[in-house]
Amino acid sequence: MLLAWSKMQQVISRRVGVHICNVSTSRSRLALQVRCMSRFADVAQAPPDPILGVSEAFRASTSPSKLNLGVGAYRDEDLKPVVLSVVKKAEAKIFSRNENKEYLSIEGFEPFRKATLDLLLGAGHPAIKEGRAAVIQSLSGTGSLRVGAAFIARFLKGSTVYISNPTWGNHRNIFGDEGVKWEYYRYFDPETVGLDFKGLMEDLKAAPQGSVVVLHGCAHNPTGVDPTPEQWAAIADLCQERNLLPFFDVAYQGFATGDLDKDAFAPRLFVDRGLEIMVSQSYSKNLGLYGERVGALVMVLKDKETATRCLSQLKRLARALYSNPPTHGARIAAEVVNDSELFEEWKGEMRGMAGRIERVRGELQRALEAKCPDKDWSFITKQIGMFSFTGLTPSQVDNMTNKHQVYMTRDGRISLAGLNSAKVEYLANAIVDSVRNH
Ligand code: KET
Repeated sequence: MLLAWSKMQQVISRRVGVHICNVSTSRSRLALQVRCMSRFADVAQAPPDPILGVSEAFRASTSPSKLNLGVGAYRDEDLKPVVLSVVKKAEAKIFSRNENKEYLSIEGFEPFRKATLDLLLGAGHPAIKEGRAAVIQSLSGTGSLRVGAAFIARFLKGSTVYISNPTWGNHRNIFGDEGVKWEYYRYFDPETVGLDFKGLMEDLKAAPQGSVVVLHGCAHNPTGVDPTPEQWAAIADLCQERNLLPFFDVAYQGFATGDLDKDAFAPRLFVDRGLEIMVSQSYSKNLGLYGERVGALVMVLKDKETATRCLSQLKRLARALYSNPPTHGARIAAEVVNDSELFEEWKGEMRGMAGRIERVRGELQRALEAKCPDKDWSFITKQIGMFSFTGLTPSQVDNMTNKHQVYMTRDGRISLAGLNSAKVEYLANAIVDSVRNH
């Protein structure tokens, strides 16, 4: 009898979402005392995000010397967020037109879609003229990757996605949450602090035909190590031989070299060799539009007819995910890229951002060489983009944060975009203490 009651309690609890804490019978009436309890009581606490969680911890810190080198977000010499001058000018133009707030079409803002292709492939590229590039404006780089992952899950069923080891941490979540199987390919060699090209080629050669390979278009995150043009050509050959689908994550166009065209070298090379590619593009970093969520998913395909069909399916997926993308950031990006004067000015501002990062890289390297000459610090200026992959271990990172209030990701990555000249000495001292004593 008792056993039966406890079973029934469990069933009722599960069905109605209440926990029965005391059951008694009295004469003819059954009195149930129930205590309300959330049906989500069993939902476990998720760990903080490895990157954005660092910003949360930074904000919570009251230390005056705290330094946020976690998230890849550009800061000026006063370590303040920057709104580019071209963005302000574009916004002034947009506001003067007094535009409405209607929904965009599912595939996004037409002038933005054009601008995005021009930026990726170069204006007038044959793939654009032939109409074989499908573009859908999406929610910045992350949303574009996610739409791409959904497309892979639906139309390349069973294929494995290969991501570099290491990579931007969210790649695993994006593909994993779509139920897409992912595996690592070797990428970084800690011995040489450079590319493990042999390992990369071996792993991609061993990948099943038809697999997807995620490649960072430029300024690999977190390592700052990119293949050389010759190595890119060999990777393209291999993708052709093994029928692998390259999926470029282009989040730093303009941040590797300060030059938009040079930074688009790899995806353009693959397209010019006749490969079909997928690309996620982000305007978070190069236009500083982080919070506006501006980006696109591009598929460059064999012919126009395939592009039309693929776009129709991308729209179908986006419709159920978020319906249609936001207007404001897309208007800004289109205004800047499609206006030759603003476009030139933007290139100058981008060179300014890339140049400032380049300068603090040099300063940090020199400070470390002076303080700790027995160690080779040359990797700092060899790496490119926003980050330096320092090789600090998780316990050394803990020392950086707990003792020196330097907030950074536990993989040892620091965002040089969050460093200024005034803080170089401070950071170098923290690194040397962590390397020597932990
Ligand atoms: N790809 C890569 C390689 C990348 O580093 C980021 C962002 C994104 C895509 C997506 O950015 P979006 O803002 O969705 O366009 N990286 C930085 C911020 C983040 O983790 O979200 C970072 O690594 O700090």
